[in-house]
Amino acid sequence: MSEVVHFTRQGPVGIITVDYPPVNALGPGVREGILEAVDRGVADTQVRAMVLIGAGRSFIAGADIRGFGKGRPTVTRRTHDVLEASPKPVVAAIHGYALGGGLENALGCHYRIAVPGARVGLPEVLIGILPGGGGTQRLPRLIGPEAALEMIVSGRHVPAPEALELGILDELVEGGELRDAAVAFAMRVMDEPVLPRISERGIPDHDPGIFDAIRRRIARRARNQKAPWHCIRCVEIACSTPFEDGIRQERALFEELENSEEAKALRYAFFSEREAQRSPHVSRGTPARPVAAAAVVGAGTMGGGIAMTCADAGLPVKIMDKDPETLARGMERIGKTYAASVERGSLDAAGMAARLALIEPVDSYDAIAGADVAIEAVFEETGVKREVFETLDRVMKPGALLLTNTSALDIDEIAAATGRPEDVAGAHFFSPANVMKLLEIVRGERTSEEVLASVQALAKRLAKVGVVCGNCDGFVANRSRAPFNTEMVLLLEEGALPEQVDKAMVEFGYPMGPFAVGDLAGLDIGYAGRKRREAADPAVRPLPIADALVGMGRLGMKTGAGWYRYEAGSRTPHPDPEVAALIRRVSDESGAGRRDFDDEEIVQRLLFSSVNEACRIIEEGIARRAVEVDTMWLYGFGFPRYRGGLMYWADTVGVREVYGRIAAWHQRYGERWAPSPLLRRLAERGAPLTEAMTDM
Ligand code: 3H9
Repeated sequence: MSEVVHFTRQGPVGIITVDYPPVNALGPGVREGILEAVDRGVADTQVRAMVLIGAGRSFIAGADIRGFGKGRPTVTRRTHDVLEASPKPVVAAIHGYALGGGLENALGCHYRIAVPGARVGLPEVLIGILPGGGGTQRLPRLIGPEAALEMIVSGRHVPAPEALELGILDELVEGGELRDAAVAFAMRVMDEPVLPRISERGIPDHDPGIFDAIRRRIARRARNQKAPWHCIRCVEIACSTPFEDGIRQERALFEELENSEEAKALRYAFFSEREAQRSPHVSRGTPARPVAAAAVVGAGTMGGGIAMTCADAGLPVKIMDKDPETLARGMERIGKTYAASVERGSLDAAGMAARLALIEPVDSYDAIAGADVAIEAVFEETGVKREVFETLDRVMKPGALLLTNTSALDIDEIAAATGRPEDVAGAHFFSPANVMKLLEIVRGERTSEEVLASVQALAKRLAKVGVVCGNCDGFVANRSRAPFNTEMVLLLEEGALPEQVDKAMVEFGYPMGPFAVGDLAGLDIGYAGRKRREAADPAVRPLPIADALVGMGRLGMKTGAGWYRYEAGSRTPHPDPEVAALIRRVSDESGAGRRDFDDEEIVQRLLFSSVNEACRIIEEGIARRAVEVDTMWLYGFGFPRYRGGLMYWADTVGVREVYGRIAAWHQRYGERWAPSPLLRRLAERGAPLTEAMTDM
């Protein structure tokens, strides 16, 4: 018998166990092992029913993603069909995850039961493909095309209780061992005269308009992508075509996607985000300190968002502010944000109450002294932060993690305000903190490995993607983004308008253009940092247009005007002739003249400037690998995932082309475009940017 699939017998029930750690992906030998086991169960006269179950932490997490794009043998017998054709009932017993090919095999089984904590789904769309193992044909027959479309096009993991309601599962196993429950279930159904086979079912009644409705709904989000559209097409086919023909068409559309540019980029994103979370600075197995209670210092927007992040993860948190008004306003903002989620339907009233109960407002440091982690989120000024850390050092219990949410300041200077710099690290959340998934974990000169491991573990617990980086102005994310922010404004001086730049970036794949994002965040935010950098370094190029807007009190959406103008109560940006006039005036004064830009030049000007800076960041060891930059851009800045990440995308243009352009702009625009030596070396070798590493 196969090493990765075992067959055992318990009375009249044959048990097929998939045992391919860590998540029982359908790796080498697993498919063959399942086929062999089913054949054996069918042939064994002692066996009257079978159970398909996973060893370890999961049922089956899907096809082995590492095997994609590497050529596939022609399959004559498909596991889901063979399971379904078995004359003896087969029960899928699900714990952990039944995803993709895992759920497809479960749908091939005659019955499905699961523990309440299990999750099922067809997440293929998230890696640029479609469920190619019969999922698009069986799921609509089982739960109706509308619910199937929603699951397949979103790729979401459905919790077992909901899957039971939808009809994907036949039973939840509330207590006891799953395996025992599955055997008992199998014995109950082993004498059923007719086995339920999903492929033999008709399609439930449905409104034929659902397909165009979902196409309209995803049109904006899924522009530039193929997989979501092919997923919809497959479900549509299921509704109009006999099963076997539907399977053939599903296969053909799957093959079209497997090696598409988007699928390759999404596979890269899948593995690189996991790699990025393993820091070369933290040895495997470094113990993490337990965190049972958290504290946030500062009840502003950021502090409130961080407190909500803790509560969302079930972690009790005290939010501390010495100013009673700020504290009250902060709590009010938190309440309003949760209430908005309830109104939108993404949270229920009980969920809101449970979260609010975990957040305790307090007005003194003594009240937070016993917390396992303190996260400072006060005004972005070194002196102010040092004062907070001096106090934290005095009051916090030994071993507490002392974290600062600074987005740019020197961690070492802040840590030096304490007598325990080894316990201090940066924990840079992105705004809004309860929504954005990136946590930039900043390692100070003296931060201990154990503290880094603890913050990594905390990030995971808070459902954040935690990436460790070194200490410098702006760290990795904001520093690599800073030249983009400069170039976008300089493009205006040379002839572009905000709406044109935004359109180019939205067409590239960003959910919003950078000027609209600036208005949303508030133009005063970038202004302060810019002025600090200009004062520190005479080479920093001033941005007179951006400065003038702030001077005019146009701080963005909150003042009704920024790069765009906004009508009262509306978030829709309208191009503003006043801004266009300001831009023309500054252009004229600079004497540079105005010229036309096409979308490609806009995209390249912004992103290549960041690629160049990212190479410097890697060269200095602030980031160690390109995957760290790419992961930060995906989760911190909304970079389109189907383009892989900043460095991955630059490779699709070609390292030599990127270098050539940067070198040409260096000639034209001067020092700010000086190519990074690491980039030059990579270009000389023709080596991909995604392989960029410190010490290359
Ligand atoms: C499919 O099924 C296609 C079919 O329709 C048709 C075929 C013809 N393959 O995420 P974690 C690795 S497409 C290979 O850290 P968690 C992962 O890289 C597939 N490797 O754990 C990591 O390795 P490492 C549809 C996989 O508990 C380790 O397992 N399925 C796969 O946070 C642990 O993973 C999916 O898209 C895989 N399928 O989350 C599911 N899955 O330690 C993709 C995991 O070396 N997987 N690994 O870094 C997931 O979403 C999450 O891994 C899961 C567990 C939720 C399962």
